Amino acid sequence: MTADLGDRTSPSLDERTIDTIRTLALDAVEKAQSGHPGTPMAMAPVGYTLWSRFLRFDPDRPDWPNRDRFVLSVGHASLLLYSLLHLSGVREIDADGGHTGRAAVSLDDIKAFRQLDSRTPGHPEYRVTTGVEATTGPLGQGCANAVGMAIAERWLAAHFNRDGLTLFDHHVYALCSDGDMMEGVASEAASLAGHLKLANLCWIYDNNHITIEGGTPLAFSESVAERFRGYGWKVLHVADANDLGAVAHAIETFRRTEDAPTLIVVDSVIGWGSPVAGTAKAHSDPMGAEAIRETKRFYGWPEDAQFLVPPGVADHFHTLLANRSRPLREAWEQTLIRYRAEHPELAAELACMLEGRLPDGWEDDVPGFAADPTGMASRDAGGKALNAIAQEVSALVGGAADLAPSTRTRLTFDGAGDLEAQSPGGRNMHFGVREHAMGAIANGMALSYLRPFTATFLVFSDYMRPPIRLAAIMALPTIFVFSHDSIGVGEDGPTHQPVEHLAALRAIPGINIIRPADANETAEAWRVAMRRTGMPTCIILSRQKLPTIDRSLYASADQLAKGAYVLADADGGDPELLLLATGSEVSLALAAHEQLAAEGVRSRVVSMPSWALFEQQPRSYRDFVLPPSVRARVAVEQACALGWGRYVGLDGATVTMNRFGASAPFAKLKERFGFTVANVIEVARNVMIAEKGNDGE
Ligand SMILES: Cc1ncc(C[n+]2csc(CCOP(=O)(O)OP(=O)(O)O)c2C)c(N)n1
Ligand SMILES: [Mg+2]
Repeated sequence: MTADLGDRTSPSLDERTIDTIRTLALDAVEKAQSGHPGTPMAMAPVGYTLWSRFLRFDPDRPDWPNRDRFVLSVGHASLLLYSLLHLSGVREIDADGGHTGRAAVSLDDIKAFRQLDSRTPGHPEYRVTTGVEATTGPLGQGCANAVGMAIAERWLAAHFNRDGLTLFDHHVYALCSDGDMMEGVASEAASLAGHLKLANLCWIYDNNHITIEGGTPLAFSESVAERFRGYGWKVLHVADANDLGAVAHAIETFRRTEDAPTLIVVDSVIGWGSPVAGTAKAHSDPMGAEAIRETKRFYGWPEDAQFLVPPGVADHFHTLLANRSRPLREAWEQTLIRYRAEHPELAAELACMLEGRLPDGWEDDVPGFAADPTGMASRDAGGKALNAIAQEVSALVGGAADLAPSTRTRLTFDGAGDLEAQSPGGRNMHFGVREHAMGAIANGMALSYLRPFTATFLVFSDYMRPPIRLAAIMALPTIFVFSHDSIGVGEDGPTHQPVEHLAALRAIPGINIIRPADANETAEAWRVAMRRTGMPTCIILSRQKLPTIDRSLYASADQLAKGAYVLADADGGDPELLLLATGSEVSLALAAHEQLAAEGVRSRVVSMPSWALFEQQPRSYRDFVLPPSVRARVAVEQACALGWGRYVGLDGATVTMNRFGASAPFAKLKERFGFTVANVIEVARNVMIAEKGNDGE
C-alpha cells in the first residue's frame, strides 16, 4: 500500500477505518457542540496503526495483566480513544471486574459524548470507561503516568518472571502533544525515564505546531528531539502522520530498542482534511455543518451521513487486534498455570497484587510504642511502620524526591535494594528532586498493580497537587508521605514551614489526610492507609519529637480509624470545654487539659487525625465525640484556621497560624505564635466566659 492517504479514490479498509475514526470525532463534537475534533482527525492514522498492527491488547479481555498500555496523555483528544475502543470492539468490564458482555464504548455512547453519566466524558476517565488506562486531561500527567506504568512493568518482570515463564513483557505507549512537551511534569518524568533506560516505554508526540492560542512559535522554539536525546531517549521522526508505513516502521524500531525509551516525533496537520486544517480553529471549535460536509467530501464520505460506521470496518479492526492479541493472552494464561505449579508462593503473591489484596499477616510486625514523655518524631515512627509493612507487602514500592533521609522513608530491610536501571526490581526508588513527576509516576505505578508511596516535605506538596488530585479522581491507593509538617521545622523558616497546606489538601474530595499525634497513631495511620485500596492517603508527619502518649491513661490509638476520638475526658461529669487538635498539637492540648483539670475546669481532648474519616462516621458517633451542647471549643493546630470553623462553631476559637512562620529555633516560634499551654488555656477561658455570657442572654 502506498503510504499516502491523499489519494481518496479507492480507499483501502485501513483508510476507511481511519476515516471512520475521523468522522466519528467530527460528528460527536458537532452533536455535543463541545470538544476537540482536530487532533483525533490528525492522529487517527497513528492510533489506528498502533492498535491494529502492534498493540497487544485482547479486546475481549481488556483486563489482561500483561496487555500493552495505551495512555492518551492528550486527553482533549478523547474521541480518538473512544473511537478506537468502539471500532476495535473492546468489551466492558464492570466495577467488580466482571465481564458484562457489552461494548466498552457503543455507538450510542459516542453519540452521548460529554453528556451526564455517559461512558464518554470530555476527557478520558479511568473507571468510567473500560480501556481507559488513566484519567488524563491536565497536560503532562499522562506522560508521567506512562513512566510509572513502565517502571511497574519492569518491576513486575524482575520480581515475577522466571526462566521460561515470562509473565510480564508488555509495552507502554503514550500519545502526547505540544502541550505535554511544554509541561514541566513531562520533562521531569522523561528525565527519570531516560535515566532508568525504560526501553519498554514509547511516547508518540503529535508535533502539529498548534496549541490553543495559535502556532507553537508563539511560545515554543526548542528542539524537543535534541532535548530528549539529552535525556537519553531514542528519538525517531515520522514526517507525515498519514504515512502508515513510516509510523509502523518507527514503532518497529521502538520494539527493537533495548536500552532507552523511545520518542516518536510525528509531524501532523491538525484537523487534516477540513477547511480549518493546520489552524488553531481545528483544535477546539465544532466545525459547523457546512465545513463538516466539505471535510467528508474530501474523505470520500457520504456527506450527510452521521455516525456512519461502514460495513466491514469494525470487523476488520477487531479481527486485526484480536487475532494478534488473543493467542498471546491465551498463551499467557497457560504460562500462569505452569507458574502456579512451579512457583506457588510467587503465584499467590501475584494474585494478591492483581486483586489489590493485602497478604495475610501484612500488619503483624507493625510496632507498638511504649509511653514516653520524650517520645519520637512521627517521621521516625512512620519509617518503622513503613518498613514493617513493606517487608510483608512486596507491592509497596516507593521513595522520596531526594529526601529519604529526612522523611525516614528508606526501606532498610535485607533485600529491599534500590530501584535502578540495572536493578528494576528494587524497592527503594530515587525520584530525584522531581516532586511533580514523583506523584504522577506513583499514580502510574498504582495503575499497574503496585502500592506506591512517595515522600517529601509537606511544604512541597504544592509541587505535587495535580497528581494528588488525580489520584483522588481515579480512586488510586497511592500513599503520599509528607514530613516536616509545621513551624516545627524551625530554623529553615517560612519557605519550609507549611501553613496553608493541610487546608489545601483537606479541600480535595476523595482523599484521606491523616496527621497522627504520636508514634502509635502513626502506626495506625499506616494501617489505615494500606487498608484503603480505593483511595489515596496523605500521611503528615513531624520532624520534631512528639511525646508517645500513655495509652493506659488515655484512649487507644486504634481509634484513629474513626478519624477523631475522645483521647482524654473530663472527670466527674460532662465536659464544659472541648480541646480539638491534630498531630504535634495533641500533646499540647493534653497538657492544657491536665492543667485545666487541676484548676477545676472539665475539658475533653479530641484527637482529630483525619477529618475525612471522621466525616464518614455516623452522626451518633460524631455527636458523641463532639457533643453539640458543648459550644466552648478550641482547636489547636500549627496551620491556618481554614476549615476548623466547622468543628469549633460560632462560639469557638482557634490557636492556629494566621501568617507565615519565621526562621528561629522552634521553642521561640511556639512562644511567638501562641502554641503554649498558657495561651491555649487563656483562649479556652475566654471562649468559656463568652459562651457563658451567651447563655445568660
Ligand atoms: C495543564 C493543562 N493546562 C492547560 C490545559 C488546557 N489545554 C487543553 S489543550 C491545550 C493545548 C493544546 O495544544 P496541544 O497540547 O499542542 O494539543 P493539540 O491542540 O495540538 O491537540 C491546552 C492549553 C490543559 N488541558 N492542561
Ligand atoms: Mg499541538
